Amino acid sequence: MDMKACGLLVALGFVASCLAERDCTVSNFPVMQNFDRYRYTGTWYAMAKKDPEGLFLLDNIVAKFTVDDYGRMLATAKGRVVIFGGFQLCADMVGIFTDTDDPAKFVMQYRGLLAYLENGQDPHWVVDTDYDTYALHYSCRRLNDDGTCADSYSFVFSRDPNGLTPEAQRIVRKRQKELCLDREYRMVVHNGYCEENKYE
Ligand code: DAO
Repeated sequence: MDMKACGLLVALGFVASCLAERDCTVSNFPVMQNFDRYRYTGTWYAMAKKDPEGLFLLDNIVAKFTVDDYGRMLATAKGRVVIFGGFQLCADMVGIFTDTDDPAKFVMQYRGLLAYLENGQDPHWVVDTDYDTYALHYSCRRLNDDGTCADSYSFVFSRDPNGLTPEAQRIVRKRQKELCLDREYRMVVHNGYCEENKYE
């Protein structure tokens, strides 16, 4: 066998082994170990987003997490949305989280403070966080028959509105690959559109 053919076989073997190792079964996705909801409280700025079908929050997305007296996790979120007729506004959303057996996996009930905004219920998984700089969220709205996700969304959050450190970006990229969502994210712009309604 000549060198070229040999090189091609090695490359094909490498691609095949990468594909074989990739497990996109949602129930096998690793999530944050020993998630601590109290350390997660406070403000998180969305830096990047993988959109679901029929996307809703566009940009200027800021979420604020709290824990109430009963230990229940709650969140409020703002973000620019475009509603019927192409009218744009800054949506105020609230989320209430129901616990599951896994401390990093919740069911989120959400609604807009205005009647015509979206409402619904989604899984809400904290895939990874160091609590102080970055967090990666994941939600699969609909499963395929083989257990992979048919419709998901995911936020990359930062404590710092100016962005993540290169080290945090490296960790987040690795986790995004584990969710089978590498290169599916878009940057979330923060240009002050929702500033006038800031939380603090
Ligand atoms: O933006 O396309 C989308 C889907 C997101 C809808 C859920 C918004 C609810 C926000 C409340 C909690 C914040 C993490």
